Amino acid sequence: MLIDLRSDTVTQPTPEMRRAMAEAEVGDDVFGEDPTINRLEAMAAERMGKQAAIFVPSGTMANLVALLTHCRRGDEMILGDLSHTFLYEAGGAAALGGIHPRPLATAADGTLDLQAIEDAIRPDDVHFPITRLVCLENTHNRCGGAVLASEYLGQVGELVRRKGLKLHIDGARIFNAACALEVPAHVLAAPADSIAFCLSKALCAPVGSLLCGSTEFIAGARRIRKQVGGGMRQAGILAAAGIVALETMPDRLADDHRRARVLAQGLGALRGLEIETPEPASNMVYFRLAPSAPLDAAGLRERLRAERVLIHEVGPRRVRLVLHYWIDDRALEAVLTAFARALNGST
Ligand code: TLP
Repeated sequence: MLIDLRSDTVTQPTPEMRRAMAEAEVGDDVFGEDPTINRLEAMAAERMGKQAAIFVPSGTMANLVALLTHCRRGDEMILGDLSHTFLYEAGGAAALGGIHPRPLATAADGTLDLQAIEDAIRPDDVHFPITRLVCLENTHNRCGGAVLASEYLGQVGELVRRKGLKLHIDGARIFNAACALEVPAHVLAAPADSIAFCLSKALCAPVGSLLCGSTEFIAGARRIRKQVGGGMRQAGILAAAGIVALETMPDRLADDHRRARVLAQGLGALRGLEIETPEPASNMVYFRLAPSAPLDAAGLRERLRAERVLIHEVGPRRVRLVLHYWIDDRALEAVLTAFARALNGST
């Protein structure tokens, strides 16, 4: 069997999800008639402490729909220069919404400096775009799965309200953040006007994300989702797996976080690896191959593939590993053995 550490997006649905999908009651969701989607949206809104939610096919679309709903063409959004939205969403907000990105330096812990946010807000002057929105990411993917604390989120929330802006959280892995902080997810969502979260990452469902916010905001988002071609029909078949994901997965994420710590510790003992996240905050481990290491990330990837372990390089000598439902303690042990072999040619 392959052990796939490339991402938590690789997770296969569980047998319980497949059963729920086969038996799902469905209808035309563009008419609002899919009972399973309606149930999932109500559950999502409740979990995030928001009035309403909308089901979309991907995390990228959840963020895009949020940004297009908050901003008009020519408006500016403040976001981190290492955020998924800035780096990996194909510039959708600019391409499709004419939204001007204002990237700020992302701190190693995934936060944006409060003063830097305040300084980036444009004064009212015809020369400038209108600052409309601040975006945060929790957990922060490129910052090693860093967790943004609720105090910090509250401070950003207070700042955006004082300045008459809106706050969107890309909470693709918000349940990992909630688990790490031992707080309900709605506490982390509270300062945000909108939050997106994914079913198809750590929660193991095959497809889907939810965007949550006020009733009025989600009504606007429904029109934008249609514009970008995200209105689905009998997609309750997907939502059914999402309901199982929401009901069964958040409570087990601590296992992934524990295994990430074990993995970081085990890899740290191997020569040639510099662990960026010796104490992973959530389900990710990032490391670099030291200059002394006998191979680069692509070379390591190929050697590990021969051991039936899949990894994903995020730079020539930088690798991200992600723990998830399908990596149990036995698989973890096998991973450590495979790394030792790949790096030292021995076990
Ligand atoms: N992230 C993927 C890759 O695109 C990098 C991964 O393997 O981690 N927000 C965050 C924080 C994400 O990590 C991702 C996916 C998304 C949004 C987009 O979700 P999808 O892939 O469903 O569009």
